[in-house]
Amino acid sequence: MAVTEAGSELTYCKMRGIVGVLAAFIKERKMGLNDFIQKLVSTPNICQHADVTNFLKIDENLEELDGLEDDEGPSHHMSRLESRTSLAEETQIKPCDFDYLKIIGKGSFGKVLLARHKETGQYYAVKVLQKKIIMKKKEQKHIMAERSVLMKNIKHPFLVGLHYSFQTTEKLYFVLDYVNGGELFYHLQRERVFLECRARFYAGEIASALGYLHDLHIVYRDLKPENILLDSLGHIVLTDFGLCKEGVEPNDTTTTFCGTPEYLAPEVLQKQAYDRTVDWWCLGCVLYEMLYGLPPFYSRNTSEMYNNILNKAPVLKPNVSNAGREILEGLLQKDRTKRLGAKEDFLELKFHSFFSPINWDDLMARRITPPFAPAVSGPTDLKHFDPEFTLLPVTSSLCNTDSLCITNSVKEAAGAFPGFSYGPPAELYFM
Ligand code: ISQ
Repeated sequence: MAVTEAGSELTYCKMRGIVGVLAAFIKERKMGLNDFIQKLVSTPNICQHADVTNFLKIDENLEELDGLEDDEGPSHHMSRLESRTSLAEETQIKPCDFDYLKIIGKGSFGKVLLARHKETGQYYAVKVLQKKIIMKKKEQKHIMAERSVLMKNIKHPFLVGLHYSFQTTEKLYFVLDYVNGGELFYHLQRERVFLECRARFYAGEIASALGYLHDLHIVYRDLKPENILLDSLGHIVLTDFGLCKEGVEPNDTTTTFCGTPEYLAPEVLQKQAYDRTVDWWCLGCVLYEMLYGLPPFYSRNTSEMYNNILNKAPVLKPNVSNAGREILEGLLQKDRTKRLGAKEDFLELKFHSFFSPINWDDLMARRITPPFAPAVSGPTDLKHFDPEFTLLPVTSSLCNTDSLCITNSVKEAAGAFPGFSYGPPAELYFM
């Protein structure tokens, strides 16, 4: 009996030892894995590799298995997002990790700044949004959608990539790819119209990005001139997913709207339900403007423009090829059920005769040499950005109010953006 007791005591001690060793081993491997994942997700090229995206999808698959996917709100769509958020928390990405060099864009919610990561020297476009303004405008859902959409493992050669997102008590930060070829329409304004082959190249890259989003049940919804950028080589980069609508199934329709008046689709203007075909209308508007120099239904008088959108056929003068006029007619169909792309989505555009000169595999692989190279001297060459922004001072001052100490007045704002990791106070004031 005593021997047995001694024997079991020995076994218990041994077991404890083994468990201790195993626990230490698991902890070490876990930390190693965390490091490894952090390195993976902070290296865009690696991040885009199929094996890596599959690996990073593991969490999402588990969540789907658990039936946790919830369509109620964007914050529930964030499996990848949460994991990146916690990565941001672990790596403690914070506003003062960056030097803010210039303002390169401005919108109603905040600003976009050219920023350089202090440690790596890497340039980023950092979008900084004021929570208070977002909340006042009741646009919180859109912002969450932006983050959710951006983090939904969206990887496409012609869509801007999100590296990190984090928040301070007063602001939300999105650290995005930085491109400096300028807005497509900055170049269009300088040249008035583009030759058809150039317009085809841009329309093809935009269409492939929209088709990709549709496959993810995302409607871009707000394709407008200022959201279409060129990179330094002259390829398209679509930005600003703020107004994207998530979870839109092929036959799903939705009625909320904000957008740009020139490109408003008739169904949106009439506050009717709309679906992904709204993006093909907007692409039609972009293509029309590239080929003819003005938006299709343009009038200086806004109510006349609205009337044109609803009731007038687009004027298609013969200086554009038959195939060009035909695709415009298809995309600018007022009845969305008859619009080009209504049935087979992107495939209908892909196989339209207007795009017959395009090799889509080459286009997707960025192997088509862009018809125009923005000729920038380096990352800090801002000649294609509007001086209205770049000449604005990036004022810096010590920040006392934007702190981690959440006071009652900002508690509501802070709590309203769950899923964003917290960073310490911003050292700079942008707004
Ligand atoms: C990336 N590079 C330049 C400008 C930008 C504006 C908005 C979003 C991303 C950007």
